[in-house]
Amino acid sequence: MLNLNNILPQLDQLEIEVPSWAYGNSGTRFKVFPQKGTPRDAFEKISDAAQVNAVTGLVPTVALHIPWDTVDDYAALAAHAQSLGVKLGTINSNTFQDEDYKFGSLAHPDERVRRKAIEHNVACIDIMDVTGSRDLKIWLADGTNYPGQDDIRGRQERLADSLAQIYAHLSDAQRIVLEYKFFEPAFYHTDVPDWGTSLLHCIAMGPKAMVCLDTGHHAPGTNIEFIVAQLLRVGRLGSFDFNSRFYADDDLMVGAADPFQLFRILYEVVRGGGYPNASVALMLDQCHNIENHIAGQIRSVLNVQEMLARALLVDPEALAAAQKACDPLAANEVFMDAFYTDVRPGLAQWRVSKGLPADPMAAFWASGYQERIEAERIGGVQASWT
Ligand code: PSV
Ligand code: MN
Repeated sequence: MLNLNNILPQLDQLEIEVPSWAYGNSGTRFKVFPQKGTPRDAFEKISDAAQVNAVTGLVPTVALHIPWDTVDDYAALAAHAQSLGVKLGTINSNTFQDEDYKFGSLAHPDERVRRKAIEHNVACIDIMDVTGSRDLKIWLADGTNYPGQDDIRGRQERLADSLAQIYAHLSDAQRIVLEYKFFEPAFYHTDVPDWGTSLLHCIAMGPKAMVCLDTGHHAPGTNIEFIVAQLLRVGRLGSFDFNSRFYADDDLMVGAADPFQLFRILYEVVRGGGYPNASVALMLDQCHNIENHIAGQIRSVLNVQEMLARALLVDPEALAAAQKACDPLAANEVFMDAFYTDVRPGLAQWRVSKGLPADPMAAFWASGYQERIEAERIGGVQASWT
């Protein structure tokens, strides 16, 4: 029998960053569904994220998306976060929602548009200087829809040049994490479609550039844990955007569709020295279209904790022995023993030992917070991902 008590202390270092946009309304291209109590500004989003931390103890930082979370005074936003026991984390730039970016941003054929996109990213670094954030996350909607629409090779050169210009503005303590996505919104070709392309651009930029792996950004059937192993091997896995998918970039609660995949990914994270390791940021990138925003985040954070606990339970000696003996059945059994171990009662005890509620979800619903925000946040414009 695997003993959870042996690995519980290793869970103390788990930190999960939540996205500010998870607390706003979201939907599909068919409909955005508003929820009662939805935040109206970045301050209220931080307050909601702090509730997730209050009941789980796992969420010390909140990622911002600019311009969705633009405020006049970022120091005041940071102080607000601090007063609620959290900090501001990764700054996400946004070069996909402006008319000018119809044909791309950092890879756009027009120098004027590229300059605008570069300057936006530099402005995000200026915000990081105030908030104390380490990472600038760049995800690009750049690509083409039709063969021949633009010069694929030329776009790569322009992208490399733009990224180099942004990189030059980083301080020694700051990083760029470059996210890839295999399709959408461009469908013929995407300028950063895969981990290899992201890695090549990161290498060209320099050591402060790392790859961001969004678990929803691969073709069905892709072995994501292999990518994790490979990027950790070369020291370039900077962060995760965790979410769950059935078909495309579904942005569902992480671990919802395939908890076994999350387990396998987290096993490779542990195996490759990615946990505990502050240089690998474990972030969520999700939207809650039909479930309550805050509760959806609590569920996601707990799913990561549960699958990490199971990954830590894999017996390294037994596994190494079975692998060395070329015994696939025994090796697979070691993996499955860990995966099938129900860690939930042990994690409840761990929480109580930390002064946290044994059942975070129940504690959130009992706290009265949801009722309070539903009563207080009437009027104003609810935040949304668009
Ligand atoms: C793009 O699909 C993405 O995964 C990027 O991380 C964005 O910043 C995020 O979603 C929010 O749209
Ligand atoms: Mn993402």
